[in-house]
Amino acid sequence: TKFTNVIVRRPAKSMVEGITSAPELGKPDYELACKQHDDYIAALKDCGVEVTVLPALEQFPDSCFVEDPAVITRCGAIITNPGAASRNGEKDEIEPAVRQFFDDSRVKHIESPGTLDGGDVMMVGDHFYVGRSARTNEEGIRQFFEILEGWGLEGSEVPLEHVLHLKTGVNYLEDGNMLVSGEFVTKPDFEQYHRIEIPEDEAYAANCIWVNGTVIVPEGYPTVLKAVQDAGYETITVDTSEYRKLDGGLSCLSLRF
Ligand code: CIR
Repeated sequence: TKFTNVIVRRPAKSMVEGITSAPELGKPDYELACKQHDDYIAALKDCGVEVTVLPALEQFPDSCFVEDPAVITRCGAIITNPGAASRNGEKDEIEPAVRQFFDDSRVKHIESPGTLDGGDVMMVGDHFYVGRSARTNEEGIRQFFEILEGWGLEGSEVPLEHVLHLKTGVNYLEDGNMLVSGEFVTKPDFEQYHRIEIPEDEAYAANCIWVNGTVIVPEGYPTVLKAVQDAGYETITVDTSEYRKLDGGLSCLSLRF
């Protein structure tokens, strides 16, 4: 795998009204979130990708999490049908940006009653693991697999117990290496990989992203940082504290392809 392009969307001031399961962390600081977003873009550029920066959308507080309304594969793009009502319209906003890179025949859709969030999709080569979650339903997964099969790709479903999205707790770092936390440490689906186990107190940092040989790690998780470096990767850290307050991490903030 090599990524050439990344799409991100600037956070909106309305992000303070974004969905969160952790209100005790407080509301995000918009100015700080913007600075962290700048640092995120700079880190991606350091990994050798072209970054397309889309404008903020005030009507969608969670719209900086562009990973959810689309899934991009080497064969084509899938516009999803996000499972949270306040986020569903993000699909129409991401579509034109995705179409800049793919012709019509290579853009597919998940249709109601199917729902799917891209955060539930983890790519491992030509295999796509999909978490069945509060956001991604059986019909959404069925349509997703049908689209993949049409492209000669394949997928398998992973039932989720505790996490919001599949990639909240498991992320593939290429080369057979997988970061796993919580319920993913023991799931048989991932037994075949070299699993790097994340301690519970650093669980948030299971959401790292591999970009062309470098792994971007959230700032402030020293055990995970060391484990990733010990696995042989160059690393860049980026502070994502303001996105964490909305259950968002590094992967959620971009589409990489
Ligand atoms: C949400 O609940 O949808 C946002 N506050 C966070 C989305 C995180 N995205 C992701 O894990 N892919």
